[in-house]
Amino acid sequence: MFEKSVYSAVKKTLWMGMNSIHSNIQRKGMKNMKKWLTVMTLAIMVGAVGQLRAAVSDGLTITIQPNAGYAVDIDTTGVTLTFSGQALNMPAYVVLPATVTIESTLATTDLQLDASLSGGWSLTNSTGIADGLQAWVVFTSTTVSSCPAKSGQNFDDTDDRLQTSRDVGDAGNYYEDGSFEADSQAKNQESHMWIRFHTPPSTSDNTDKVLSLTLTAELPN
Ligand SMILES: [Ca+2]
Ligand SMILES: [Ca+2]
Repeated sequence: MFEKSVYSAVKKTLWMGMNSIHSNIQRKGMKNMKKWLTVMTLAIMVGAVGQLRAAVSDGLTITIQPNAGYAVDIDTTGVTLTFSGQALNMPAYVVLPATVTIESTLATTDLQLDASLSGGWSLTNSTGIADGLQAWVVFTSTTVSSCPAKSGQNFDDTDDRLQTSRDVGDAGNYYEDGSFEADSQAKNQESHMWIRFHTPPSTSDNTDKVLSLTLTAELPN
């Protein structure tokens, strides 16, 4: 409302002045003069309004939305992953470890480990179960070059026995050896993943039993 009233006052003053000075200008010339007068009035108004809105300081904001994500890689080069003619009711372990590398572009990464077993056997938390396979997983530093013995926090039954789905680390130190922190890893962090299992006392058949492990990189919790 204020800007409109200022505009009207300026336009009226200019209009009266122009009328007194150019009273003998032809009608066609007056049309052009009206257009010019309107343009000039608006130009003056823009300047006036601009001055009214100016402040002692002013600023702007820039918003940056990054593009980052989670990624993990498992390298099993040279690792024995096939166990043929395996005796029943016997322990076994992976001779060479799988090397896990965090490749996330986000600052810290947690891991979830999912497992499935096909071929007629099932994962179990108990010994002596027909068609029941016990398995354990432990993450260690890459300085650990041979499979740890089942002792202490290595392959312990409470935290390290393989479940169908479990988050690494957390309060229970799941799948951790007691030294390596696998719960919140930095970009390019490497670890060794060791796997141990114990065959059941009896099996319904000799078809292949395939244990599939999947690591998923995720937000630390
Ligand atoms: Ca442990
Ligand atoms: Ca975790």
